[in-house]
Amino acid sequence: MSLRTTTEYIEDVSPGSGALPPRAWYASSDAESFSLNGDWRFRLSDTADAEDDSFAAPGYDAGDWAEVPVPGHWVLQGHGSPVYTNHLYPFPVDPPRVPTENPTGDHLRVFDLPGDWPADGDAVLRFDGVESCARVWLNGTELGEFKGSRLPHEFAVGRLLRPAGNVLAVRVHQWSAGSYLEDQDQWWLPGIFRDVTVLHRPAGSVLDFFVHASYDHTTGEGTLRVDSDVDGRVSVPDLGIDIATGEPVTVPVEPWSAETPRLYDGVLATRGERVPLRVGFRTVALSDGLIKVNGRPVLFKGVNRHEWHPERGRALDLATMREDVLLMKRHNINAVRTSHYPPHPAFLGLCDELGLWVIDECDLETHGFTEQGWRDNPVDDDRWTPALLDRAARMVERDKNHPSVVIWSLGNEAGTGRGLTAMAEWIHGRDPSRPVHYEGDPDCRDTDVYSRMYAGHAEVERIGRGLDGGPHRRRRLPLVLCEYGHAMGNGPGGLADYQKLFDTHDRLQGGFVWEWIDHGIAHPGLGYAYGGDFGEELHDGNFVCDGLLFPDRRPSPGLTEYKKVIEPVGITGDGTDGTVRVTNKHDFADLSALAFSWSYEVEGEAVDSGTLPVPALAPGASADVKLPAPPPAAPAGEAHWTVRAVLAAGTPWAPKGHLVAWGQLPAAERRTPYTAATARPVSGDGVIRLGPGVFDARTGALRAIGDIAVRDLRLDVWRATTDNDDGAPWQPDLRYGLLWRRLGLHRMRHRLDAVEAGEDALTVRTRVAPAARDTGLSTVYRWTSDGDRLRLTVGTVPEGDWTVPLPRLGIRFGLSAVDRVEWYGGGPGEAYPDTRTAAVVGRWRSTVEDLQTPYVRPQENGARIDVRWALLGGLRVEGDPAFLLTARRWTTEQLDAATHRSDLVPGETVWVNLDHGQHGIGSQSCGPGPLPRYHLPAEPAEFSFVFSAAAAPTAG
Ligand code: IPT
Repeated sequence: MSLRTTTEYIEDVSPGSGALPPRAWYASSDAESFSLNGDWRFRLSDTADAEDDSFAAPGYDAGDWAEVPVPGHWVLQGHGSPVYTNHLYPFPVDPPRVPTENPTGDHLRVFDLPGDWPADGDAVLRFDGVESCARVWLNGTELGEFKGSRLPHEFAVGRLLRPAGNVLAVRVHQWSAGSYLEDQDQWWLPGIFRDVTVLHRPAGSVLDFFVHASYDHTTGEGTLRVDSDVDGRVSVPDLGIDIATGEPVTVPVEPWSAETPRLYDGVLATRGERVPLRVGFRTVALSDGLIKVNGRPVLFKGVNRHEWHPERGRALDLATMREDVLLMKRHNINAVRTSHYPPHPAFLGLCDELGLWVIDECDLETHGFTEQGWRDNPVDDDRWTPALLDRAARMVERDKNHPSVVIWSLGNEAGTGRGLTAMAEWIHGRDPSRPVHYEGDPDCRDTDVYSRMYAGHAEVERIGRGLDGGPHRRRRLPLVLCEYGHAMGNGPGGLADYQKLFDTHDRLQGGFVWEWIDHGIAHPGLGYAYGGDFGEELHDGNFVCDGLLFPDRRPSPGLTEYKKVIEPVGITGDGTDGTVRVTNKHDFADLSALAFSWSYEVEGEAVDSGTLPVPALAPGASADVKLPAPPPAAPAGEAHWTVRAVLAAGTPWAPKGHLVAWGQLPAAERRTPYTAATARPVSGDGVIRLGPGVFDARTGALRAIGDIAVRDLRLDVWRATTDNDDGAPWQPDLRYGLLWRRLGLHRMRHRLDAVEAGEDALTVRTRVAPAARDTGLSTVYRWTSDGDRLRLTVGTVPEGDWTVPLPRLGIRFGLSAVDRVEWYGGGPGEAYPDTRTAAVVGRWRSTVEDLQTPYVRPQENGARIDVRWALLGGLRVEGDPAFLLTARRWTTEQLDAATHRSDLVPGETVWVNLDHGQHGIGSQSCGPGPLPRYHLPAEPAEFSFVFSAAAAPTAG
């Protein structure tokens, strides 16, 4: 039936044929439409032409075919399997040729028109997303073929539709010339993964239209003009607007911003159709070297969002999209880069409605060509330019009417070339109202912002100070970090240090953390699967799990940290002058939506609390707000003021009382535990007793504290390396995990040198050192007691040439029968030296199980920071100074060896680490390592813990 061979279609670099020109996308109008989502007949072939296309003819019997739900990806529906590569093409690079092994899904759907389907007019068939290319037949007639997986394609079908028994046939190939343009770091997931819809097109119905709604901050007026291919009228009742298309009108309006997403409902009415409009008035401009919206510079507190669902892949339903936006808003995120393709269009509707700045990115990445120095890069080959322009047009035309979209992005990691320039020129011409972004060209030839990914703090600061050279400096372009803070596994570290820079230097307009969600695939045996788990011979492992959310959308500690780092209200002070400094860090909103309260806490327990009157500060303004006098009857002990800002009333994205920002100020200092060394070590029966401590007389090893058995207490320097510790291959100096293993820190030996029972202390002298190396830590354990409590002071002195920081420094030991844990210190969640901003000093309770952070690839996790004291079952530990606390039902070695959650099997013993320090976390799985101030250098150290038996914590 077709005029060209299958190979000709698949390997054609042109955008396709037969589809209608791109136009504005809208979800609803008064014209009829119906969805073809649902079960389709499906047949999978190994190659593109294993089967002929006779299935497309009416009357074909597909009775023995499988069924798959559309939208979906067949590899997640039991047919074939997914493949994950970061940037390597999983096929030979020979553009535009693709392999003979080309999984091909034939899809068939027989449908009747709804009974009330109008007899007049035309109809279009719309595909919102098909990976990677499709040929389409309706009732035996070939409509055409298209590429551009995450872009809509429409076909005119009116003349072909029948009241009943329509046969829609779609042949989808996993690989096509288009795959060369879609080398994003994600799973390769073929299929019809977005909606399929039939839209009635009455005579005189809307074709394309462009809503221009600008805002003049000097007058407070908005100007609306709707250009339309079909003449009609535009009304916005709330503004008294009723104008002809093409005619501008200027009226006083409330502007749209991500913080104040004011939308006005309107209607575009043509002779044949009424299309609802949601108009947001805002003006994006580059002035004074800054991106300004409505006259004010904006600070992006963003994330990169891939579309992801652990069962459905990139076939997202509306509820999941909404959940993403709600989670973002509730975590103070104000911007999203749609990495690295236009999202389902409904997502942008949610961004308009709930308020997020959007960088809308085109479906373009040719990253694999970096392997050959970008030779043959399609982006620099004129034959591909029509396809690139088609992609640009399909994005811009589809999404241009969304106020949330403030920047267009040409794509990601596609090198440089004439094709990109052509795209930028086309976009600038079609929509001069928005700046153009692209990170991959250091010369910023085609862009209006200077965009970087993973630049380290020092470099970002240099750019902030204007000390960079090059075209971006000459053109005074603002800096946006389109990717930073690589959220793979435990981390990212260093976010707070970036934010300080963004807050300090105007030219730094914020950034977008990489990335929103782990792309783990729900797997019955493994928990979540990642690259390699489906037998891919080429893959990039768990590099695909690098999000702030776990695959099931539970926030990871990284998101909690980010929420605190980017909170829109600064609440600071040192507690000395009875005031708290409140700073409104919004760009647009005053503080009237927030209610402030204070509480006075002694050892983490609130003694008194009240509301705190804070003026409705304008954006950027600060005030020193008086705190009440400390409660007179407060008990002695360390005390804090905690000041919180919550939503004063419910919003569309969170209920009244939702916590937006907080700060803690010291009120009274901690007294560190003092234990007089009054008890004497007493030897007998092979043990030494010292206060509640029982020790092995020969080895000096602690056996028990009172009734509590203690196992294997000793110095510990090893942690199960995190993805950030393991680092990226292209940064060998930052691969701490490898350096540590090379040094042997994962196999330390403990040599006993002396057990000395003295007058008032038991001293155990050891040397802790890795096999095969001459470096080591001379380690002395000094035990004393006041009779009830047992104090351990650990002294370590490095010996030899230590060239790397230590992973951790502390003690570890095993306890049995511990379930509940309580502590006073940082919490409630995980925190490390450079991921600790969100830790609130308080009294926290948990269970050993709940202390674990379930990273998809198991690794060091779950530390609680600044712990003053902890109760582990019936064992009380006080730190001098405060410590990091970790407790788990498996050893560090088991954690280190595990590759998936399912490898972690709880044992009887609870292994406890009390750390004097840990090395920072950093972001070096794709970015910079921890800043030097978060390193844990191997240097002489001394730290103490005071142990005693106590009542175990109760639930709650
Ligand atoms: C950068 C990519 O843009 C992004 O898609 C993702 O792969 C990220 O890295 C890492 O997870 S590219 C990298 C070479 C800096």
